[in-house]
Amino acid sequence: MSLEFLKALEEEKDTICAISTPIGKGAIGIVRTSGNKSLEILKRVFLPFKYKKEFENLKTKEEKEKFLKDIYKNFSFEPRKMYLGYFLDENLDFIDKVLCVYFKAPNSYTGEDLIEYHSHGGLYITQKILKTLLNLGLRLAKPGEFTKRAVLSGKMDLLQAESLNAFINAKSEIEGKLLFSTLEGNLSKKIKEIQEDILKIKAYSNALVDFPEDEIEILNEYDFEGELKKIIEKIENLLKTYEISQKLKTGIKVAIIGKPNVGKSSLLNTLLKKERAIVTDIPGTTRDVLEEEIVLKGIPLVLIDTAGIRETQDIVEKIGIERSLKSLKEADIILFILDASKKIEKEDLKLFEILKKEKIPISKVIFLLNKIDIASKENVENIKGNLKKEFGEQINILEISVKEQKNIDKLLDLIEEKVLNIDITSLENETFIVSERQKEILNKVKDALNRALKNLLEYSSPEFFDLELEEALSYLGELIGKVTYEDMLDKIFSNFCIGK
Ligand SMILES: Nc1nc2c(ncn2[C@@H]2O[C@H](COP(=O)(O)OP(=O)(O)OP(=O)(O)O)[C@@H](O)[C@H]2O)c(=O)[nH]1
Ligand SMILES: [Mg+2]
Repeated sequence: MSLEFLKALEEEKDTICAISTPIGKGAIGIVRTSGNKSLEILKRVFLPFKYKKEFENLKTKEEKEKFLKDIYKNFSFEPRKMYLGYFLDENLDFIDKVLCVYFKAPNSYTGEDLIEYHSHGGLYITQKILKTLLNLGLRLAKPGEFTKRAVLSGKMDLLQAESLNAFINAKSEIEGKLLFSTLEGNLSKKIKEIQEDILKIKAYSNALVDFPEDEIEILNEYDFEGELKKIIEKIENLLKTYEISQKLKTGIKVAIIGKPNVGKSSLLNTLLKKERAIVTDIPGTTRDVLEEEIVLKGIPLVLIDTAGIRETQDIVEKIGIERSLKSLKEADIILFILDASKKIEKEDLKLFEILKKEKIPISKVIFLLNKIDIASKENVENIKGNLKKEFGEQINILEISVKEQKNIDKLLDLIEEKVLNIDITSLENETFIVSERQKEILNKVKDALNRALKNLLEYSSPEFFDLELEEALSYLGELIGKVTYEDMLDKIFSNFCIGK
């Protein structure tokens, strides 16, 4: 065995500690230790509440050490029970009044002996507790090491660990809900299902190698092609969920576009409920793209205010307009604002042209006729007619006044409706893949199965067919964590926060 491997094994076994709650002010802070020294250390740093008076009367460190040893001769910690007491530092002085819980291996998060110390929150206290534990010989956990240990001891699989990380980083209700389902093992269940499906085909194909086809009737009837295609479809559906899970992570992009001075920045400020963008009556006020995140009805959105699109010689504005066009192309939803108090102008027409040239699906667009507070009914109807002529009867048009906050609630409803059309909430019961790693491996599984299918259709030998299935299975093993390697684990867990 190599020295490095032995060192890695050694590292696996030592007892680790970390602050598990966010650094900063808070009512409670939690420090955790995991490993077989946890209990021994607990008996060194924790003084049960009822002994405080006696302990305080002791003068020297030696006396205190002896006192602790004596009480723990007749006192043992019951697992999963909270104890009130005092956390002591290296010199056996009090740091804080704390609660501690002992989770006995293997019934803990990591599968090892694990202790949680719940102290008061704040920068000083948890740091001081951590420092004491380090001085007593524990090692600071690496990012994600608690979860890595949970995986290594079989407490959770890799897929669950990855979704845990995404779950902790979730920013909205909908993302939280979806990831919780993955965390509970639904993705693992689905992958195992696929594994079993492949194994079944493999069993039939092995039988084909062992027995000549005409001897066993069932083999003639077995639909290899159909079964294989079903699995490939399952994988393709899973792969599609990646795009959505990424979208939920980064937010659904809502771009606000229109010619200068129509009220784009005013609308952004209204939706954000704060004066984020500069608003003036001078056309060309916004020069750069502004992005702000909001959560609308549990759905994360990135609102993008853009520079008004027009012909300009101003070099800064020109760059801004190029960026506006880029946002327009990348947006999931487009709020296209027109000035309802003015006739359609050549700059509006220019934008119509861009929408068509870029082949933007019109279902993505909400046309907003702003400034209806100063617009004539006749002009509004005129614009509406023009828009319908240009883009069809089915388009979404809404009359609004940002100034008087008219129809803003209707706009929010419409945005929500559009988001639902992107097909996110309908997928609430679906299982999602959440990492680039999962996507890459599933693609490899799909490729191997497609090669198997090709073999099958070209009537090549069953051995080759079998080999491809074998390969697909080994990738699936990698995905769920059966065949794992240290470096791959490290790659995944280095994205975690320390203490998780
Ligand atoms: N009467 C009226 N004025 C509005 C309304 N919405 C915005 N405005 C005014 O229109 C002017 C332009 O608003 P902005 O929000 O800066 O417009 P913009 O589209 O961001 O303009 P650029 O950044 O130059 O492209 C400001 O004077 C706003 O107060 C509205 O609903 N009614
Ligand atoms: Mg603006």
